[in-house]
Amino acid sequence: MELVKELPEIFDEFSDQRKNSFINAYELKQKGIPFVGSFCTYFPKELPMAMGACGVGLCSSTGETIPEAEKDLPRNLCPLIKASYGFAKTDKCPYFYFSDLIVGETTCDGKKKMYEMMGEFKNVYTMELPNSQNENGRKMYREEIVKFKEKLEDFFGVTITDEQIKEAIHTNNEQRKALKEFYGLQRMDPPPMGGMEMHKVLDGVKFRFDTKKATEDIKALTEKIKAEYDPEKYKGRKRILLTGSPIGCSTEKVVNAIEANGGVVVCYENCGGARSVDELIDEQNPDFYQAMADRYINIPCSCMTPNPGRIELMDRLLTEYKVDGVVEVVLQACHTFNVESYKIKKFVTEERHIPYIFMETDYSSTDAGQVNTRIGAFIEML
Ligand code: BJ8
Repeated sequence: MELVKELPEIFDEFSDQRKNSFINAYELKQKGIPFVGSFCTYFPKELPMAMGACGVGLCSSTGETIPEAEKDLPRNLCPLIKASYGFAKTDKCPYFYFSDLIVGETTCDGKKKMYEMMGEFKNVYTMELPNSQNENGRKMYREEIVKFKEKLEDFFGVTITDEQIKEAIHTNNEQRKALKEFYGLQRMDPPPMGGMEMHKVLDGVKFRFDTKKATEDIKALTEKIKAEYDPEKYKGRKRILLTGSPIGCSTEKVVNAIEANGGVVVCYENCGGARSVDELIDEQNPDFYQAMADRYINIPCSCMTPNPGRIELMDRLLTEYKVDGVVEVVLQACHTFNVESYKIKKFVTEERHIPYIFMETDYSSTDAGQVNTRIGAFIEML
């Protein structure tokens, strides 16, 4: 990625990364590099990295294979789950095709049951994720991480050393720090970039297989954005925090509605944003398995019960990013985020006195007009 390019071109390059890395993935496969596919940010990506494998995100973010998935799965299921299953079934996504092993976690009910079905035609390994962040949960996830390391060793016939794991922890922490610096730029007032530009980078970086190089590119991009900061560009816009389920291809629909109506997304609390990047793994903890378990278990997803970390994170983000309004978008049939929205709304409106809007959506564009109208009215009253 050449940073002599103009900023819009660099953002587009990140956005095209998913597609552009197909060929890259093919070349790596030809060289015998194993691929491990994953769906969720609870996935301890340090372990495949430690053995020299490529980790790739399979969380399907478009609806094109949903009709195929609905032949096997109920229709009233979250679109992310149906799309993930559909891409695995049809092999339409090369990353599914290249993945030697697919790893899921017992997050929400729909997802874990879907992994069972996917296991009938793909090599699926499911990590048991505790639903509670208490001591038992932490101990259990540590054991699960050790078991997953043994699974990788057994499945690929390799040995993963402690040193390799520590190195991978460090490499990923460095990337987390760089990403935090990057999205942290939006604390500036007015912010230096649009929400879609920020999203392109956060999403695209997941498909960069050379993690160290990607980290360097993010750092350079951050410097370039600072150097070219134009305070007039987003001046006077309402500062929006987006939260809720990971909404895949619907991000564009929602962010465009926000930014076409006088707002700008300054912060993504959801997965892909602060929820999955905010915390580092403690490199000083000699029990690095426990350090990993603690860091991952702390991810404040609504699958955890209770989930106080989400309120704590929101509280901090609302202040740091000087948020004017919160938009919560939940995927249809995503029960955990849907139910938890009650607490989020209460906290945002009653404790922080910040306006909040909730909406449900799916992967289609049929509600784009309605989303635009509701968001337009919301921003107008801010
Ligand atoms: S850590 S947010 S990536 S589980 S949207 S499939 S919860 S019904 S995706 Fe997620 Fe991991 Fe949590 Fe993040 Fe179920 Fe809801 Fe669908 Fe979801």
